[in-house]
Order: sequence, then structure tokens, then C-alpha cells
Amino acid sequence: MQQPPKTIKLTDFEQEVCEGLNDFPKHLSSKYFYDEIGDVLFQKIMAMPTYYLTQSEYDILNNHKKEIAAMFKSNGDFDLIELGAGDGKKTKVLLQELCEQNCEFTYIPIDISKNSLKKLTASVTSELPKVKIDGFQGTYFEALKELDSRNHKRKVILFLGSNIGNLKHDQAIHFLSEIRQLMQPNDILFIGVDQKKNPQSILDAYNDKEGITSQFNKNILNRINKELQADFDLNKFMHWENYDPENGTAKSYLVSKVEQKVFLRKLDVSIHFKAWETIHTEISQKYDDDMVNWLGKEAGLKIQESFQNHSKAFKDYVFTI
Ligand code: AVJ
Repeated sequence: MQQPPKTIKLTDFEQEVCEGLNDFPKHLSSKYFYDEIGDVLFQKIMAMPTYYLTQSEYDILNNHKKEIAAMFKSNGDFDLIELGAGDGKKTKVLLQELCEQNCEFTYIPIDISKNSLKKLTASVTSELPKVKIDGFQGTYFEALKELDSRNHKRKVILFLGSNIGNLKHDQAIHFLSEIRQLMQPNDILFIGVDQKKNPQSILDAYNDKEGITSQFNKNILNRINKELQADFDLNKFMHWENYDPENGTAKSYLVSKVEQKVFLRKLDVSIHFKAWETIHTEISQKYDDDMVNWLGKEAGLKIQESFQNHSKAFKDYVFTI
């Protein structure tokens, strides 16, 4: 195994890429999908009919906005905190309804990307001028801790889109427990969770014929090429999706079609691939009520209510402490 010279101070990205590609089996973290190109590709994925998640959750929010908004405001003023806000298309349905019900709230989207926060703030300000928006750039926990120290407003925390699916069970429990620590009795955690369903629909969602998901998955190699001056040939890798209906875990891989060597010039590291060797890049966990109940219990959270779309493909759960 090759390590870069000790004198170089590595960024988290460099460190994790180096470790992941030297590990066996190889892996890279899906959190690095989202550079500027990755953001655009994910927007395209969300617009594909086969990627049913986005439309399903949109329908839930749209069909139940009255009840949801009424529930959010039932205990008075609050901060509406959104983890990983993205383009806010789904959230705007709720923002509009909250305005119509004359709610007193501040919308605080949290995102790691300065650029997407700027765009979101501009679009909310122009489309929904009544909404007070005060975005926070940083990781979820930096932001939540900072908000906790700033004020003691009641919190309604949104975590939409089944982003929790990128976490393994122990990571999801850890994540939920951390949020639980920052919640008071009247606070709400509202989470979107993709459900177990016909395994073919799940494979189709992550393996579209147009190859957009493949581009999205391979973009992590492009990013390594750009940022670590590497020479991955994307044509020598294929996107592979696997779904295990027993445990509900969808996994994405990049498979090396040939034996090859890749050089990461910035780190002075070269990586060897056997023919058909894999890089595991993402998990997209699917759940049912029992699993969500269990996660909540492990983290000290209770399900108060849940909302589903007509096809039952997707659910939003309301948790309290
Ligand atoms: C943004 C994590 C919810 O896992 O469904 C879409 C990302 N990956 N297609 C998901 C994704 C491949 C997505 N999440």
C-alpha cells in the first residue's frame, strides 16, 4: 500500500480518497458526489420519472400541507431548520402554506455548499417574500450547535428526500441521537424515508436507461481527476447497482472493466485495479415502519405520526423526544 509523503497536509477529501482506494474492498464516500457537476446531475436524477422518490415526497407535502403546517405551529413560534436544503422545491410547498396560515417562523436552511444556499435564498426571497430566511453554511452539527447556543426558539427540523438512506444503521442511529440531544419536548423532527417496495422499481430508480445515475456515480472519479490530478479513464469503469430485498439495502458500485493502474499526481499515489474489482460508492437504504421504529427507539425518539403518498412508495415521519 502506498501513502503520500508525510510532509503534505491532507484535506479530508484527500485523506478519505487515499484510504478508501487503498482499502480492500475499495470504497469512496457518496458525500463527495456533490460538486458543481454532481449537483446538476442530481437535479437531473430528481426530474426522472424512474427516480420516484422526489415526486412521491412532493405529493405527500402537497396533499398534507394543511395538517403538516398546523402541526408545526401548534405550539407557537418556531425556527424551521432544514438539513441539506438543496433547491428547496419541496420545502417551498410548506413555506407557502405556513405563510398562508400566518405562522411566525424563520426558515433556516443548512447546507455545506455556499453556492446552493445563495441560490436558495435568492429564490425563496423572490417567490415567497413574506418568509424570513436566514441560511447557515456548514455541516449539520456545526449549524445545530451554533443555533442551539444562539437562541432557544422551538425547533422544527426537516430532513427530507431520504438522505438518511446514505447512512448505515449504526451511523443513522448516531446521527439521530445527536439531533435528539438538541431537541426539547415540543420540538419536531420531520424525516423523509424511502420505503421497501417492488425490488425492480428500486433497481430502475438507481439504474436509469439514459445513464444519468451512471454519470452521477462516475462523477466522483472525475472529481478525483480534477482535484487530485488523477488519470481515471471513466470508460474503463461501469456503474453497477444492487438491491437486496431482504435487508432493504441498495448499493452502488463502480466496477473496473480491465486490470489498470491509476495515478493520483497530487498525492503521488498509484492505485492498482484487478479486472472486475469494485469500488463501493453509495448505500441508499430502504425501510419499513418496523425498521424506522427501531431506529427511533435506539436514538431515543418516538414516531408521533406519519404521512405517505398514494402508492406508499415513500413516507414522512414526525419524531419527538
Ligand atoms: C440524495 C441520498 C437521497 O440515495 O436516493 C440518487 C442520492 N444516488 N441516485 C439516494 C442518489 C443515486 C439519493 N439521496
